[in-house]
Amino acid sequence: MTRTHEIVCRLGVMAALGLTLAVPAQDPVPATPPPSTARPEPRDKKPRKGGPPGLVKPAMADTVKARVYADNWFMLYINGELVAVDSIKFTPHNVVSVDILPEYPMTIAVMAKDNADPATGLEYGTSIGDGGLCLKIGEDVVTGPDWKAKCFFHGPIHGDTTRPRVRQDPIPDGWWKPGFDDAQWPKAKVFTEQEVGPKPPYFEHDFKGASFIWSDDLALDNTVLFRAHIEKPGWMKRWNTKADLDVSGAPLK
Ligand SMILES: [Ca+2]
Ligand SMILES: [Ca+2]
Repeated sequence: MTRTHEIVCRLGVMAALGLTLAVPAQDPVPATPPPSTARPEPRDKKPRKGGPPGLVKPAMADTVKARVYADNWFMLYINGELVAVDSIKFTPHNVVSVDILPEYPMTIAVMAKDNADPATGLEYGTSIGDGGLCLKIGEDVVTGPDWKAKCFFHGPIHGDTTRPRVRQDPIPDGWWKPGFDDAQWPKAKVFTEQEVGPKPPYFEHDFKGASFIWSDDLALDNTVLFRAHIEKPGWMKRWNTKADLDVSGAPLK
């Protein structure tokens, strides 16, 4: 039986039984409304999103990349605000790359840590690991010999792995702040790429012009604070507003 035959037969049976087929009413197609001649409602008096006239906000084109390679971990403050923390505290030797909105003068403060047991200064039980920091922001802000570097965790003292002892100095309050007094801090020591031995992620990022720095002893200095003050005479920010939100609850403030 074809489909048509089947429908005709069913209608015939229904007619014989005195039944009618209920056809659902179709929704009427809405007619195209005529063009409105009414005047528009007055605009809402509430402040609109986007700010008042004349407001110039920063755009992504104003940002630059900050790239950091730290053996083994770091946290980075710029102008008193925490902007990046190494998301991997240990192997692999990763590169952290983040967008930042630069403003000058720029105070950069970094805490970097080599993988070392706080009690012995050793890693993997009996080994001595080494550190190293390399940073580049935009095209011209790079780690180098003008940076300050101060060690706060040294050990094992004299490299003695059989009876390891360490020296721990308290981290000073506000070490990340622009106004912190680092005048007495020593200059960072520059190390060659061969001395630090960065792992492959380092070579996949643009660190051209940046040096590896640390405090005096790449192997025995395990927690190092770095600071740099960058001036850019004549620099003017393009935007005329600032962030309203409070991010002062950042950790280790
Ligand atoms: Ca070490
Ligand atoms: Ca290390």
